[in-house]
Amino acid sequence: MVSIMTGLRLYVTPASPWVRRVVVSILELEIRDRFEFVQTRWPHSWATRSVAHHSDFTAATPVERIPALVAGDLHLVDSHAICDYLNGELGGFRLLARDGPARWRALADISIANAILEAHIARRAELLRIDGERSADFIDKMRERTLRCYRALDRRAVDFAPAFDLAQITIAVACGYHDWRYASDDWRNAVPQLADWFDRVAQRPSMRATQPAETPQA
Ligand SMILES: N[C@@H](CCC(=O)N[C@@H](CS)C(=O)NCC(=O)O)C(=O)O
Repeated sequence: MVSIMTGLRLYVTPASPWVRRVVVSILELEIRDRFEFVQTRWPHSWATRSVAHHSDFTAATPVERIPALVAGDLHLVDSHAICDYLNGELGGFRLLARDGPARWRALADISIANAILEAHIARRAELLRIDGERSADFIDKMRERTLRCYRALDRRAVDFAPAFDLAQITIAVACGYHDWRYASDDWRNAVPQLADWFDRVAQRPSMRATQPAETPQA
């Protein structure tokens, strides 16, 4: 087991929804003071090319994506593993049930929300391609996937647990990224229950403190 006294270093950017789900989880668990956040920089060419990073980031994660967490000699290099660690090691399973039906219900929603985040980022990477390389069909496919996923979550929104758990955090981060990057999609009209729920949880201090912003490029 990794000691919770070990310094915890989290590599971040303000634009990444994957980072945001981790940081919102940290704020909800009220364990911010245990972490050092390290900003990373990404030129827009990240979408198609390797980026020259500081050696400490490369040492932290061979994947060279954010978020990445260094906890002593333990390196966790995606948000799923990091959220698991926060929940189990530092959070007393307050964000996701340890086992049983509540766990599987939450994971069902989390898997849909994660697919939305994947589609958001794949679309962003496609939009950053140079003219002539960009595929309008692929961008449409990603948009259509997100809207299908929202409709599934809209049917679930009335049954969301009272607690702002990892499932709700991930869904809220997906909605927030959509508003920020793709506002002209008007996803809210298609899913009014989900939109109402999002407008409420977006006022939580953890969400207000983590509004997305452009990543430093250099
Ligand atoms: N499944 C990963 C996805 C992480 C991810 O795609 N992060 C993006 C930023 S939103 C990234 O670092 N992209 C840089 C790259 O792909 O080179 C997770 O859950 O952390």
